Amino acid sequence: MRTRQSSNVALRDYHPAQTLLVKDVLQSLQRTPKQLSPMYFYDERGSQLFDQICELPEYYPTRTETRILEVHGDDIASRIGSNALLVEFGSGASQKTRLVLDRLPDLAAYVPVDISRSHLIAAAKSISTSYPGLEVLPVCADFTQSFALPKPASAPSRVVVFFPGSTIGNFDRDAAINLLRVMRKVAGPNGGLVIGVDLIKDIPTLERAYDDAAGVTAAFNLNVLRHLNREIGANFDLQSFRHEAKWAPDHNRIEMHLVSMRAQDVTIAGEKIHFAAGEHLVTEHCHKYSPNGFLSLAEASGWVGQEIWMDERRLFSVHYLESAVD
Ligand code: AVJ
Repeated sequence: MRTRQSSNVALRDYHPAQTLLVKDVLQSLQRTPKQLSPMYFYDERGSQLFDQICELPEYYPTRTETRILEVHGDDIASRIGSNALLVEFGSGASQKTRLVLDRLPDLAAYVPVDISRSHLIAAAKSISTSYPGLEVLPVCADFTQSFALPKPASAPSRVVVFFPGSTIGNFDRDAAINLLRVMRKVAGPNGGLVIGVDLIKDIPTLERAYDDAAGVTAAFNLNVLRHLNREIGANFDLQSFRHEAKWAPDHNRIEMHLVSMRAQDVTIAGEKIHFAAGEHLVTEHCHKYSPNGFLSLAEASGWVGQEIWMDERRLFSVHYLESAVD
């Protein structure tokens, strides 16, 4: 672990400088079907494209969740309680966090955790400028691995994990349970979890949210190849792959793929990877849940559901859960 002081925020760094792990990339491209971890979307440009996705008319989750956090912010804040340590997994631009921070003047500290280092530092600085009394302790880490929490100057009453955005949807069942258990461990006894979960709905709404008219999601998806080219010297030709987003009814998920438009070979770290014409590379799964479907997943991971907030159209949900007693 390295600690870097950058103006007023000290970054705890648990992530290797090389943001792409060659071995992991090669292994996942040697599987059938080929796949890549959605974590690799988030280089500087990918994080910016994701921020643009959040503004798209078709991408309802951000807007809807923001509205839920606004309407029910006081209830959420009282669930979190006073003097808590708020730990945000995959904090990104920390935009939604502001809605919570506005209502929690007596937080012990805020710990944003993200894989995208430069994005994390910028967000941490911006939060600490807006909330001068708040201790901000950023951690650069792959949050699926458990990591040590920084110690705030004032002892917190409890730890509450904040995981908005429905990123839990990126994880298949076993991995989701695993991540919820990591969160349970980070939160400890008496811990809380405020988590955004996207809901199952009509297919056109879902598919449009992941295949927008302006092509921003397509650019975001293809950017993962550019990231591989730059970071680990791959030679993907971005022109010869196309974006696809489809609802998979058997799994209640949107699947984002890159389809190879011709037979081609790609070289990565000296290894040749062959793509057949029309072959699919899976870049992301976005699982959608019913309120009870998510509760049963969380309860299998050591959490007990306390409250669920939703918008009137039931597009999106925010759950509050507490650590089960061991
Ligand atoms: C960041 C995982 C919540 O699944 O909706 C958006 C990522 N991918 N458009 C999502 C994403 C394509 C997003 N999460």
